[in-house]
Amino acid sequence: MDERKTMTDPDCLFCKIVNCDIPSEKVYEDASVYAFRDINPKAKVHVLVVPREHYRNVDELARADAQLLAHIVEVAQRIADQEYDGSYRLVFNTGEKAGQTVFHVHAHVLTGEPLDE
Ligand code: IU
Repeated sequence: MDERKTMTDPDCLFCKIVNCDIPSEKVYEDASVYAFRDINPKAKVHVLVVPREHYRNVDELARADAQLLAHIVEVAQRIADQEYDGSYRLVFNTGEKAGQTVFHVHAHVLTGEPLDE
């Protein structure tokens, strides 16, 4: 078994959110992911889909567990189906200069209204 997959970072904000140590507005959860509304929404619906396991960014996740990454995409689609018409934008900010501020991989699901290009 890959030991790092079970890792939780005690100092990580999103580890605390997925463990419900910090409150959030939950949209969806299952055994491997947790989804909640972004506190600073950039669209009418702005949900973050976060794996329960701690990976620093999408590249680290893709290399370690491609199935889990595919599952995050499935969950994004499910949220867009539930909250809009199935259209959505999926963003993984990766690295500080790309705007990543929380270093626990998360998919931004932007939906709920027509989006500018
Ligand atoms: P980023 O891609 O790392 O920049 O995204 C982090 C997101 O986490 C950002 O959109 C914040 O508004 C959001 N967020 C949150 O939803 N709850 C929090 O307590 C904190 C940040 I801090």
